[in-house]
Amino acid sequence: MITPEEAADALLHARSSGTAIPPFTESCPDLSERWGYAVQDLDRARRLEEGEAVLGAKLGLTSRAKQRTMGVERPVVGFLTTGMSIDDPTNTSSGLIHPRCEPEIAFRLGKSLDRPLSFSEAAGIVDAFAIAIEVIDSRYEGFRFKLPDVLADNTSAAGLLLGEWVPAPDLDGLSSAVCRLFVDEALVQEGRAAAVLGHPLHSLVHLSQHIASRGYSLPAGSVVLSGSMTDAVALKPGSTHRAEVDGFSPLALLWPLTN
Ligand code: OOG
Ligand code: MG
Repeated sequence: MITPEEAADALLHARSSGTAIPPFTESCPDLSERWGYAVQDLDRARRLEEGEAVLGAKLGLTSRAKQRTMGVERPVVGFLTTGMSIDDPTNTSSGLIHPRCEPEIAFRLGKSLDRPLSFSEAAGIVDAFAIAIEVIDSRYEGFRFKLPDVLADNTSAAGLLLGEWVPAPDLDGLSSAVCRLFVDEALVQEGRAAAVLGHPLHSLVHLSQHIASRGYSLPAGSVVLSGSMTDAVALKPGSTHRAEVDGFSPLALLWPLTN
């Protein structure tokens, strides 16, 4: 069996060289979820050693659209670091393998997240909401993986563009909000915020259970991504990728012409 250390090395090499690798479950079908999170923990520790800081956490595969497309039928949790933050949406550099973008809801925590929360408790610890465009880039060939692989690969996390923070929107309105993703002026994906576990805030409930079971916490100020409301779309060089969600200002990401 491949050890978490060996897997973390292989993924780091794939990421820094921009070369995809076969999913580990192809040669080791018995790898577990626990193994996947152990690899992810090593990746986080290495990034911190290199000077990055943890920005928060991301949920993935929280909508049926994404679960069906990726063939993994349950939500996954990854981490976000300062190194993933896209500060200038018109001046991105890539070096990525086969990047895709997805529209998400972001939450900023007003209090620390350290225990399992109910839906209303989750609503109570969010001090601001935003639209986000997440850039994902699987380090696996063909963007193909099973649950242990995608956990090991930090749920394909690669980049994160955040829109303007707004104080708590109307929570009923949020569940009925429509989300549209455009590439230049063409509508390429449409979904509802409720596609995320019935209401995007359920992703925070799921995260609260996850982190309590793994024995860690997130401080106030952390950013949490809900998981994509639609299928992901390949980033098109030279094109503007714009996410629109009712109740928020649109958010746009220009992808570079070259790596
Ligand atoms: C896994 C990551 C999924 C989301 O928002 O659903 C994710 C993948 O599809 O590569 O970030
Ligand atoms: Mg995502």
